[in-house]
Amino acid sequence: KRIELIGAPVQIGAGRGGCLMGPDALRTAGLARTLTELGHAVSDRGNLDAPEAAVPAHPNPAIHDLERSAGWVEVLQAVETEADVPIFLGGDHLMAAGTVPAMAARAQARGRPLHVLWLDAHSDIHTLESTESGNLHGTPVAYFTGQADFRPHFPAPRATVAPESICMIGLRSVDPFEKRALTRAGVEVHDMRAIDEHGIAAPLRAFLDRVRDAGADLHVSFDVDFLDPGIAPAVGTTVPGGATFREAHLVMEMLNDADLVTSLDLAELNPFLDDRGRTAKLLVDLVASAFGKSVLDRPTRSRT
Ligand code: DIR
Ligand code: MN
Ligand code: MN
Ligand code: MN
Repeated sequence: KRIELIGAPVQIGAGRGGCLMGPDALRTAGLARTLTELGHAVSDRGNLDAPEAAVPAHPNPAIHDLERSAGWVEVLQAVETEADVPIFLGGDHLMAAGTVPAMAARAQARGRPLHVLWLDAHSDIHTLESTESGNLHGTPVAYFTGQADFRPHFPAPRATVAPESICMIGLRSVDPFEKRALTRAGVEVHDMRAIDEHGIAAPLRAFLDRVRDAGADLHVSFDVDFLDPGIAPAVGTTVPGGATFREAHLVMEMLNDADLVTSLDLAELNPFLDDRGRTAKLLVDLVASAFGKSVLDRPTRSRT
């Protein structure tokens, strides 16, 4: 596959600094080399940068860095790529307010819908009105599904994603407003309790079958805090009880077998909080599983 790495060093969406270094930590951990060794043609666009956008202030006093956030959304939405699979190196999760509309527009141009697999402890479906932390990395899903109008603060999304085309796995920190929003929108959600009860493979397999039947492109948005903090400390918003090492690899291996992924976000890596690069290295290892690394050869099945 032709894979393009695109650095999106967004950090103002999070509550603390450090995600700025995410793309370079992923490079240092050997992302390009690892994918090349798996037989892919890898290119690296380097890091994007975004100017502040001149946008009106929002009445919600918690919101911070709105101008630069709007700038990032604009720059990331405009991304065009020739690659089979662009990998966006974050950067906090506000990045998805840009990458997902960009990938939805790309899918639309091919006459295909976009489905999104959201791997995260959080549902990130706050609006500019509802966010209490004011950290806009908690808002991309409301934005790119069109659940709320973010204008005139953010530009209109270039293309939106239907909420029913999103599957969230790993949730364990959902604010009361977000709970209602998820139900109202009809997003498919699997919290950690559901994973405990049924395992992680069953809901993922069902979703991947749905993606294939829809003939859809598939964007995977991977937030580091999907993982348990014990294996992935380098994230500003750790939540106990996350995906284990094997659960995470299984998700990635199933994504490889299904051969449906057309774009990927690696979000929220904060190298400032890492422990000798172990979280960055784990992410590279997980990406390797998603792009062909396996213990034994398994046939890629047309049905997962
Ligand atoms: C919380 C935490 N729901 C907030 N959100 C995120 O700040 O809105 N943490 N996304 O990573
Ligand atoms: Mn997130
Ligand atoms: Mn999160
Ligand atoms: Mn937050």
